[in-house]
Amino acid sequence: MPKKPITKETYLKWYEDMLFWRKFEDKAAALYIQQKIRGFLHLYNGQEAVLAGCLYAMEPGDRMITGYRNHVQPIGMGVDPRTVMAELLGKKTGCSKGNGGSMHMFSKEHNFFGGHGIVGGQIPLGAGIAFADKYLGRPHVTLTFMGDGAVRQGSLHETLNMAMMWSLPVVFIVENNGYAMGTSVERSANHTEIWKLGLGYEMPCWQVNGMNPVDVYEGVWEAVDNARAGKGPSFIEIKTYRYKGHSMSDAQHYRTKEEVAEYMKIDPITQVLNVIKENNWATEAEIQAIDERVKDLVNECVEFAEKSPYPEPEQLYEDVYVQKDYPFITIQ
Ligand SMILES: Cc1ncc(C[n+]2csc(CCOP(=O)(O)OP(=O)(O)O)c2C)c(N)n1
Ligand SMILES: [Mg+2]
Repeated sequence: MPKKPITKETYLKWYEDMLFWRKFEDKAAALYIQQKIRGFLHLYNGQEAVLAGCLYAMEPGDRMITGYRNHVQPIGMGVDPRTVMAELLGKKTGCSKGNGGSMHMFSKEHNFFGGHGIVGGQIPLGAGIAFADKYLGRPHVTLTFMGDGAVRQGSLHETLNMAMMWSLPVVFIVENNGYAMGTSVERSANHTEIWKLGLGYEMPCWQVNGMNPVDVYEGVWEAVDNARAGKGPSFIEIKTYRYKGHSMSDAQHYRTKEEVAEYMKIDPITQVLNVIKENNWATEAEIQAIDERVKDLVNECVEFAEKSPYPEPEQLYEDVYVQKDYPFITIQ
């Protein structure tokens, strides 16, 4: 696939999408404090450019899989955001029927394969999805996301080896936000250049700036294109930053307010908005209209989620074992 031009429309879509993701997460945080969302809640604030740039590099039918910081990715893949909010509230109308909660969003229909609470658990699964596509001759690429903490799991190394052996159509993307819960990258390994882990497997690998969607798109496109062309996997470290705590119950003693403020100066949404303003691609009134649309849609999501019923207790026994439409198995 040829590279897509980055136009006024791209920027306006990025602005609206990223702002929506940010406000969606802010609202989720508020609902958590009100105890309407229970359990864990890992927010994506600050990392939005990674998702925006990657989505732009994907084609319809491509797949995505990630860890537990996974509320806005399914929305980017086309899942109705109201059903994501409903999932956060544990409602029957949620995209995982209320069975998953915050860490386990899922939509087979939109090629979003979770939503995984076990750090690194999604890495071999991502390669497995890519294996299925290659085996069945389907032209899709799987983007497999993980955090900087997940790369210290053994499963990464087994997966990189097999993905190279079988030349799988998968792109491994490390969202390096500097910390695994409260443990900085510097504290967990003797080397901090995560992209170099690919070298041990002779896998194409490099590092990308994750605070700007253009840089992300430019840095990911080739990997997606290579995977689709049968040239095998790539391993990309995207340097990003999360503004909120690891999850809601994080006192953040491991970093300073000044450090967070430094990254806010290069906030990805502000960067996108600045380009729109510099080029006069939207008037103040048009920007305000986007902000209003975003606010209204977030409110609509909350209203839908709050009005939805909880699942019936009987639902506990569904979806436990293989069923007829299980994604990778055809039962004759
Ligand atoms: C196998 C496993 N070990 C430990 C945990 C507890 N845990 C949850 S998140 C996390 C940190 C992971 O950090 P990172 O991969 O950098 O992702 P981020 O939260 O920064 O997005 C840990 C250790 C877990 N969920 N699974
Ligand atoms: Mg991290």
